[in-house]
Amino acid sequence: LAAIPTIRKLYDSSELKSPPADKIRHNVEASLLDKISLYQGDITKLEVDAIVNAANKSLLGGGGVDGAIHQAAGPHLLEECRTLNGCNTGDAKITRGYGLPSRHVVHTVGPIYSPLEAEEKAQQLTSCYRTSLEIAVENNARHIAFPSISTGVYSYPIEDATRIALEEVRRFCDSEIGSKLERVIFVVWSNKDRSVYESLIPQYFPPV
Ligand code: AR6
Repeated sequence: LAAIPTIRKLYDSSELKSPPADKIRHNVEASLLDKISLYQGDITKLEVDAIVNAANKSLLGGGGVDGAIHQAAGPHLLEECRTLNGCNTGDAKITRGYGLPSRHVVHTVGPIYSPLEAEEKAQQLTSCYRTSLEIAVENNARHIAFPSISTGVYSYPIEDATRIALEEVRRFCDSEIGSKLERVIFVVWSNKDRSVYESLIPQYFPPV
């Protein structure tokens, strides 16, 4: 990627609160109306309209990013989640953010990967991104941050999952309802995942 603005510029130029400097390790901003960002670090630190949680069907918490979000949001998040009656794989439900800097949490349930059912899993993961984007925009979110859904405990191969994420976000950005969205932030935790996103983002969001 040629001209890569720093995350400082990204955060200064938007309404996002700048995360602590030690949390900022890397950022890539590709083109397409400045809509896409890559952020490496803790999603619970982002002050955006909505962060997405890679939850399980119970919506009652777990490990990974789900555990981190519940930990940071505090017990009121779990209280609201208890009223939602769970969530199907590929679907999404929205709550308030409580103790998080983010206004909303979109809880989506990714597929548990199995190579024998790769096509079905891909459709379910696609659906996670689509329904999360839809429900966020229905709730007037203009900024949304996604973790890499299903690629941790649920063991979806990172490269396949990243292609699905980028393809579906691109499709949404190109749609009429997608024009209401100002920024989609892909949040990665590991260096490996960061380099996968860095190499694939330009294929789906070519620099101008
Ligand atoms: N910020 C951003 N990304 C994170 C964070 C964080 N604080 N913590 C972990 N990740 P996972 P899944 C990354 O396992 O595969 C839970 O128990 C992590 O490195 O959280 O969809 C749920 O309750 C990985 O890249 O979600 C479910 O039972 C990505 O987030 C199950 O895990 C997703 O990993 C869901 O599994």
